[in-house]
Amino acid sequence: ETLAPAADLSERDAAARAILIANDRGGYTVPTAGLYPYQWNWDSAFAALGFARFDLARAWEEIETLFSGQWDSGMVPHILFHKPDPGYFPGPDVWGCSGPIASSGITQPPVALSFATRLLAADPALGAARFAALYPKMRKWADWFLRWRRDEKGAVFVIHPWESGRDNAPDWDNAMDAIDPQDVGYYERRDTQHVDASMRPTKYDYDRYIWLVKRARALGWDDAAMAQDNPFRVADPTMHFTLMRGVRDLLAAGAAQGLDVDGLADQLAALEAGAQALFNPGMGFYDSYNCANGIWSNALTNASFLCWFGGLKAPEMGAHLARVLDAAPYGVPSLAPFDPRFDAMRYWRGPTWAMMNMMIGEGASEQGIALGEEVRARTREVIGKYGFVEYFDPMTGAAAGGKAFTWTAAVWLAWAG
Ligand code: 2M8
Repeated sequence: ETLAPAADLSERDAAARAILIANDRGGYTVPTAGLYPYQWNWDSAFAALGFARFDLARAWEEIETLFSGQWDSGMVPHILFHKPDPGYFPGPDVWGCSGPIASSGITQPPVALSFATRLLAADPALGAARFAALYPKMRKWADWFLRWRRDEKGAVFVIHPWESGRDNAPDWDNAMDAIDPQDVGYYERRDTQHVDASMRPTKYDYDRYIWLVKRARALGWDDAAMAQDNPFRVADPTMHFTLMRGVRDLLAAGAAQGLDVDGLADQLAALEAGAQALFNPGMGFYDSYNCANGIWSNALTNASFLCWFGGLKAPEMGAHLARVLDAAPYGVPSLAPFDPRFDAMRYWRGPTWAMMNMMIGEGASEQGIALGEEVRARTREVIGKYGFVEYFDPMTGAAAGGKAFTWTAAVWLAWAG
């Protein structure tokens, strides 16, 4: 397959910008109208990279708005409910949180730490003061992760599948099985009213997602209380490697800006050591495991390949990337196609995601792995052919999920296009 002619590309750039502008709700961007009508944490960080290509001040604003929802604990919520919208479930009434802005009570991969340093690099004169103002907040978020989201082996874990951002990945199956959600009560899903149910998590998953929210709410979203007998703790390469990258980037940028970097090098060293706990020796790749019983997911996912983005050399992962790219022509699948759990259209159990591809491709290229460029070319091809949708079938390229999607447009502008 050949790429679209160059003449079309500027049209695509314009279309990508138009999506960001259309999804702008004034200081923050929604992932897509309808399906996700609020500000999502890591979606916003990608949006900022896209805006940075044509409106750097607006890019900063995106991240500043995200941090305006930061809790006293340092946690930055995964959703900020700026304006009520009945089109999404679960909304603020279900979460019952009391941060500065109505929000969820869990976080998401902290790519905003890294991307803020990129906004600074794009124009240091424009960004220095804005970066300095965000810096203590960003450090506080990193401190919170180090304190509340590290297991005995030093790996970063999640307390809800939504926290990882890979909602229905096979990584959570073992821990989800141990949950009995029979007292979850009645609720009405909204997601399946926007996109076909075959592309979304199952009722089995949703019962447990909501059950976990209700449990944490009953504990007042208190970190210490939630840590006690937590039924869902899964060590997650998404969270570990994005945090590792974030701390590394904060250290470099903070030092260059003459800001207080005390303790950051120790945090980075701790995360580098903890990364080893995520290496599954039986499978020979980075993996997740259930902290309660040590059981590996044995899943080669797109998160496994974030090791390079995290800063590891990990040359042994190159052969695994070659294997999945051989099996799936349209980008890194969220689960290897040769895994029996693979489901080409079902969200985080098979489809390819442009923003994950960006972190994988960039990280690979930084570590001297030639396939990083191939990941970029394929991401460009699939977006070019099928549009700025939420995710794609990695075997056929078919468009899936929400349309006019912010992070797909942003990744086009910042990397793939
Ligand atoms: C998806 O997650 C939300 C819950 O947070 C959902 O399905 O309702 C995930 O793909 C997540 O990674 C993403 O941030 C969010 C918005 O795009 O949608």
